[in-house]
Amino acid sequence: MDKSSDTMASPKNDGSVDDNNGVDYVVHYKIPAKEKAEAEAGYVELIRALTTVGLASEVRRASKDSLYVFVKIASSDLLQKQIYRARLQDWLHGVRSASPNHDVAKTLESEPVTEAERLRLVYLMMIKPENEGGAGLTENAGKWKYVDAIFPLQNRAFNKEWISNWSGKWLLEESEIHDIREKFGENITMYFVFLRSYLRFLVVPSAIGFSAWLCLGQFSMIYTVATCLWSVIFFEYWKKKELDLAVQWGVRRVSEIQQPRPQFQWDYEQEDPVTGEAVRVYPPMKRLQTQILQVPFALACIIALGSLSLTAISLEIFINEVYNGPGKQYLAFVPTVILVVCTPIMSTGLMAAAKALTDRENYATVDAYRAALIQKQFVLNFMTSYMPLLFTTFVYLPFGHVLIPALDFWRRTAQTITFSKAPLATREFQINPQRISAQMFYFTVTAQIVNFATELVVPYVKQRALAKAKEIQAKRSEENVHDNPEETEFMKRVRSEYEMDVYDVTEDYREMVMQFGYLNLFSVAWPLAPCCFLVNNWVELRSDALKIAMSCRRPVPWRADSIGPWLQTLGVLSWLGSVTSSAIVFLCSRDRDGERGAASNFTGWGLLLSILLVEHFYFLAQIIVRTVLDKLESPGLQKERKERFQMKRRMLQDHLGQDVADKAAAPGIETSEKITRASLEEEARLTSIRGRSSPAEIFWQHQQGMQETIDVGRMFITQMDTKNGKQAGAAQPSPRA
Ligand SMILES: [Ca+2]
Ligand SMILES: [Ca+2]
Repeated sequence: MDKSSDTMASPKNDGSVDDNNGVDYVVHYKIPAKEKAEAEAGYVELIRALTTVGLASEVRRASKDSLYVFVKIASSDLLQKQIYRARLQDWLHGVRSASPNHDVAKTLESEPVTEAERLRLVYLMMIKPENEGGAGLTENAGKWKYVDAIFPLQNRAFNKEWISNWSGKWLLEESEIHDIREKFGENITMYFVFLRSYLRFLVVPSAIGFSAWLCLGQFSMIYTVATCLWSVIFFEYWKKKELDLAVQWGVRRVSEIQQPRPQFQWDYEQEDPVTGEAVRVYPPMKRLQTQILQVPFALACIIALGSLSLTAISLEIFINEVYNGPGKQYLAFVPTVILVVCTPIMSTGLMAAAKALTDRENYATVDAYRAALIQKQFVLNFMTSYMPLLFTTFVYLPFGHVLIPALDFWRRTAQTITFSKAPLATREFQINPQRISAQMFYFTVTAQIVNFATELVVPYVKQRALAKAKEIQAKRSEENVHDNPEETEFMKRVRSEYEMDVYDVTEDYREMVMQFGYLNLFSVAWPLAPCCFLVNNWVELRSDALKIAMSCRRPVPWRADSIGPWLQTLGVLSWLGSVTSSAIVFLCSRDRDGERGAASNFTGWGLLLSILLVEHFYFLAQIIVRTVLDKLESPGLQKERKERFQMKRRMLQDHLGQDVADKAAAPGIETSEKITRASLEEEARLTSIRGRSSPAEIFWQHQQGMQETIDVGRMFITQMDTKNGKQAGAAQPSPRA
């Protein structure tokens, strides 16, 4: 025991970060002035719940109306148990091929605890429902509505080294991938590896695109075929690659260990007819009724965003290609301004609707919920990103003349606005085949530069400004919270990390997947696009690293064995690419002979297009049927599931003994209190032996045990009463002698 706790005490083998005073998570707890009594009761319950599952806590004042509760796992012994249990569970779910060694110390020796593993387990201890042995915390919901945020602290030393390593390097190296995985978990590492593979693959279409630009010009069939082939190869390569990574990282099938959603509401409990397990059921038909609402939702998206784009596009065509009067160069910005102002407002509204709809669909697991939400987001993004280009390809180029009524409308409107009797200076409308190239230039160059600014620069500046403003405000109102002198720096950092944005890896995936779509669907109109993407992504790899390290809160290091729903999206886009690129080539290459838009062309391309559409509709139907069939269980699968379930239960009993298994499943108050006290006594003893304590030890000695954390927190809450901040400014109690 002594020996193992010694090895655990060294900073290397318990995954804790010294620089962070050993803090695993920070819980930001709000105390709204009007609901103080309720918040105080909730606070007491919070500390009790944390202690019950074996987490030690320290409380500090965050601001004039909130608290920070610092959380760490109570003892190295409990950490070891948690790790052993989690690894055993992985093995039972088929994630690991070998069972962990009975001797916990040996398991840890052969496979040391990483920061990611530790943080993931502690997070699970906090958020798992109570019946599964967790504290059942949720952010801003239900009985934990005052818990505003739960986040780990950044490992500054690692981040600094990681970022400074980037200079003078072309791509991520294997050793770095290993480091990112240990610090940020497989979910984020998967994104970086995906981005790296995509970046490497981009070299091929860049080279093809560059030579096509030099020798073949736009709308080249050879280029289309080459990119289609490339996208199919990339898609198939990545499918293999992610499987390979999952096996290498020991996370294969990890997506099957599904994390239950705390918001899930079930109608009744039922025995699984196959395994006999009790399962909570929400009738699928009931869910389907809500899912049907997706149809009007998609229609609303198409109508709202479609009419917005139509307005902007026709106005833009009118100003650029028909209007010939004064101020043309300034007026040209009007449609862009309309789009820039209205698109985010509409998308935000529709996004909120998508979220509400997904909430109502009431999914049982976090993964299913996320996948459903991403699907809806994809519809929205598809509309906002590709609509202008699709419009040009399928309406403007082939049927340009149908726009004439719309253009007349703008002409009349302009006439009315200007009150002029003289006819507006216009020229005859002619379809401009270069329009699609100009749009592609906008989406590949301008939009990506704007994105770089909004993704990295704006949040960083915003966070800095906000922190500064709060500091000034606090000084002026003299309600400044006084930290313990030795903790000032640390508390300042915690506050600044709290102000940061929450990192969401889906945002980064979305950006890359949409870019992949531009490349496949439209780059034939401007073959230099892949070169621009190559440059952008080289920067992206660095700026995304910078974003995670500097301008976002540290994300919870989840595991992942795939890029998830994005894989399917990639497949769809790669298939759609073959349709649109060939249509663009067909419509535009002929246009150079001057026959463009003529009605005589209609039958020819209409026929071709309908054949293509029907053929691809068939493929789409095939995909849907395949997905549905995948969800049904075959008798063989049922048998396997039953056997696996029985083996799991047997193994769990054999390995841990019924007693330990029960305890680990739902640790009672006594168990963990004993752990807390024992570990604190041990800590105090070690401190007295060493004579001098480290800052982290001092940090955790301010409050000893649950009751003191509760008392000090309640004292802080009471202090918040005093209006003039005389008492509120009082220093925090100093550590015990
Ligand atoms: Ca970007
Ligand atoms: Ca990004």
